[in-house]
Amino acid sequence: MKKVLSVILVMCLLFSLTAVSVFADDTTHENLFLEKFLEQYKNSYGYNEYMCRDYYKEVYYHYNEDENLEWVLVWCAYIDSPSFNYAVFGDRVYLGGYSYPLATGYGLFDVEQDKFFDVCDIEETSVYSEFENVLHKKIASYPVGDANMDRELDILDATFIQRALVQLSNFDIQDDFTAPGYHSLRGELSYLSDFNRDGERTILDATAIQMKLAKVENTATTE
Ligand SMILES: [Ca+2]
Ligand SMILES: [Ca+2]
Repeated sequence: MKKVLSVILVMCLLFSLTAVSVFADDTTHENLFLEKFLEQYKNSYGYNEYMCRDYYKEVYYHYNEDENLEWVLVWCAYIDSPSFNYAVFGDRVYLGGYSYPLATGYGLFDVEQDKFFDVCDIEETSVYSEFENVLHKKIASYPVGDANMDRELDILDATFIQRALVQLSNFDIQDDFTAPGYHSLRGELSYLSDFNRDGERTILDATAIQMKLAKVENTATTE
């Protein structure tokens, strides 16, 4: 019994060490790359060294299995414009103003390339493992299809779409990205409620949400 327990303990310890090496804690804020950031952004529109120094913060460090630092998520934002912007990252959408020098406030430092990227300029986010998961934890965003805008995708969204289509409720003004003044910082989407991404908000979106939820439920019960 003792042997079994010690094996379990060792396995737990190994697992936690692996987890720590891949998902580094993000609370240290050492700002290791601040000078590089200032150097790279010094010619950018809206750049202000003093404000950058004040606002710049490294919020997450990603290490590979060999414990080498691969990428860092950074935050630096000031002068938030009140304009309507959206940015699509996978199945989630950021909504908000525009900030400098990083459009949504977030950037990524690629250690190998020794270079910063605005997260809105990264076309292939899958190049950076865990990038979208980490970003979704940090950035306030909505899942595509979140018609009632409570930041969750569930059956209430399908019901909301059905009701809104027969005028029993109203889509939020922010649901419509085709409205004048809206601007995409990254990716294209016509409506937040356009779950099947065909450019329209119709009953097909409600059906697609229901089918997705049923699938998830089905997978959960068969596992
Ligand atoms: Ca919702
Ligand atoms: Ca649709």
